[in-house]
Amino acid sequence: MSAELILRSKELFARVFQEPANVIVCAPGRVNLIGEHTDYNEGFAMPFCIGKYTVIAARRRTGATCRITSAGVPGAISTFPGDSSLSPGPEGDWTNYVRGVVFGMLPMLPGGSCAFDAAVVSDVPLGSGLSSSASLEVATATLLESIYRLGADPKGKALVCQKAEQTFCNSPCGITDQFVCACGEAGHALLIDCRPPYATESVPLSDPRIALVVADSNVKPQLSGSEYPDRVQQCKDACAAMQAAGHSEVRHLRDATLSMLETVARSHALPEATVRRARHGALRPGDGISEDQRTLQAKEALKACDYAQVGRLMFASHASLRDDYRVSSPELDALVEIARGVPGVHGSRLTGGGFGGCTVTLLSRSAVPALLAAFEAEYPKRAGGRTASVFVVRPAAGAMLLQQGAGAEPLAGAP
Ligand code: GAF
Repeated sequence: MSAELILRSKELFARVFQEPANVIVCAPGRVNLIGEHTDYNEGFAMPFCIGKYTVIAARRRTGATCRITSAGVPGAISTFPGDSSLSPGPEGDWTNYVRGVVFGMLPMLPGGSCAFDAAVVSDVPLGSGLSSSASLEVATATLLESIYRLGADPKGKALVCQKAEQTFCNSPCGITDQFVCACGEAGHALLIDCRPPYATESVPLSDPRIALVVADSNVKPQLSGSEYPDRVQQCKDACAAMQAAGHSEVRHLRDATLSMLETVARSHALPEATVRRARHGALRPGDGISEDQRTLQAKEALKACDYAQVGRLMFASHASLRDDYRVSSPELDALVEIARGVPGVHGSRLTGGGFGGCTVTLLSRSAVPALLAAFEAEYPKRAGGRTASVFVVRPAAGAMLLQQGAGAEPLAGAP
């Protein structure tokens, strides 16, 4: 967490609202190490928070009006009601992430309403598949939790934020991003069982011998475009077909085996494309490997510090996302193949929803300079002159209250 970011949030607040903020909260962006497009199938994901944050400086108000400004939209103040008359703003409006969370938290607030002034700054790359939106949502929920002194409930907060994105931002997202932004722990990845009640396990990921590198393809992904909802629908269609074929226990792909899927495929009840999508997500073991199994195996390998095995699973995950799930892009494939050619790289894969965005690479720390050089030299050749934005990440802490009090003083233990 950069001290400069906190300072910028306070300065922005003071400039726009002409008085000091008295609460500072933050929530991070994330990278998913493995377990992609599994969350809405009630499977497993293993993300971690990155040390890039959305920071909100704020002050509670009386009444029921919220005012918010962002460094990303200089000079603009958005105003919306902090009560049940609240509705989404125009499609694509960034405040919808905030509005949705406020709306979802109203039942928890005294009198069912809220009022605040808030200033947002962020160093999470926007719209790059690193969960800038989940980070804004979870920071907003953390703000309300702090100024109304609600008990801390990271999982409940994540669920409110997921619903906010689904209902106010028109994105049928799963739970991974909001969950890790709210519950992530420094130095750890978070294995999430995306089936209620959402069991989690923190998995150590701070071995000094390894490094994690994120490469942004600089092609923007679009979660609310048609491809992501199409994948969600195809998974549902596959479950419905398996149910119709007598497998009534298949409520989600998590409940399906590959042989059930093959049986349904042979009866031609499903289009070939749907079968391939579902193959990525079917879980129950015994007859093949799927993304959920890779994720569970990667967790065990990580605990055993078997990075070569984690890496193999990451490459396999990428291949499945590219060939069966079809959410990769030529640029993401190029980044993964460039990484594969660098000695010391254990594994690499696209991370997040796909269709652009970023890759994550696990490698020996000593191999970082060679990887950075390879991305710089090779990516433009394979991506029509485009350059990648590349940075080393370390698993960081999830959302937190940073400062509170008259002049927003740092809290004990906060960065
Ligand atoms: C996006 C979604 F928001 C997540 O819920 C998840 O489905 C991910 O894509 C793919 O794993 O980040």
